Amino acid sequence: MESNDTWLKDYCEREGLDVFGVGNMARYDKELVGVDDSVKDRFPFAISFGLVLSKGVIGTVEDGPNVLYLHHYRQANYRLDMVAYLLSKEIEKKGYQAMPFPASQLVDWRNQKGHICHKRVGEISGLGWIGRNNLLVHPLFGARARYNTVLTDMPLTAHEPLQAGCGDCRACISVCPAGAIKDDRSEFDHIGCFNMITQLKNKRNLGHHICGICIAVCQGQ
Ligand code: B12
Repeated sequence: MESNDTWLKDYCEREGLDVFGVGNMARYDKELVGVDDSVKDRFPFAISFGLVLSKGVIGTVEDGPNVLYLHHYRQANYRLDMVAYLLSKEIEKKGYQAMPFPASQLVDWRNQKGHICHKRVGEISGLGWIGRNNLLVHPLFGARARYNTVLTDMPLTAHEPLQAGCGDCRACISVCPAGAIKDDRSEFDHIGCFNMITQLKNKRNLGHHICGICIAVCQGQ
């Protein structure tokens, strides 16, 4: 177990990942979409990992998404997808099972869901908390990281979820162009956010549902 932990830590550092953690899948309380539910039992550990976006690029998004951010977003997704793919192959070479997921692919368009919720996986893996902005907030990097997940049966030491939250910080509420962010995080307006992001995509000819304004102002703790 300890040698697997060390191997994983070294692997993630070598691949240039900024954050990583291990979650106990028994704590994953959301549904998996497009894969058999038995996956949760077959893969008891979730490896959550992330790349922090450039402050320079995110700084340009204060008035909304642009093509510079679009490129950066796509490169981060590409790198996260490659790491998931290669990490899974390395785990399989060691004789264990692994399942890589896409960083940002919709499976259920109607309900806007991917195969697995990377934010929830990151939360149970001790990387941060779900903030008022509905994003995974890391204590050092705020919401500026993008994430991916690999599930495995390779024995690992699971981390504990962080006992932290946004506290008095409300920086994201007033900047959201959709007014989707509320004081109580459970009142986040998913549909309002989605509609605004669709408008931005069409108006700015981006071809992708991106925004980033709530990321730009989120500093963590
Ligand atoms: C679909 C999706 C979106 C959709 C819808 C988001 C939503 N569910 O509300 C849209 C296009 C609006 C979107 C917007 C953004 N996203 Co997005 N998105 C995803 C994606 C691909 C899947 C999310 C998912 O499956 N969630 C699972 C469900 C169960 O989550 P939930 O929030 O608890 O579920 C609610 C919704 O499903 C909602 N719902 C039900 N029916 C419907 C119908 C509609 C039309 C909508 C909109 C919602 C909705 O009700 C559920 C309960 O409240 C993930 C990648 C992933 N696989 O995790 C990235 C991801 C969540 N997105 C991310 C980001 C950064 C963004 C944006 C900033 C855009 C950008 N990149 O510039 C904004 C931020 C919006 C915000 N503040 O929440 C990051 C978050 C990183 C972080 N630090 O937290 C992720 C994890 C991608 C990644 N690889 O890092 N996203």
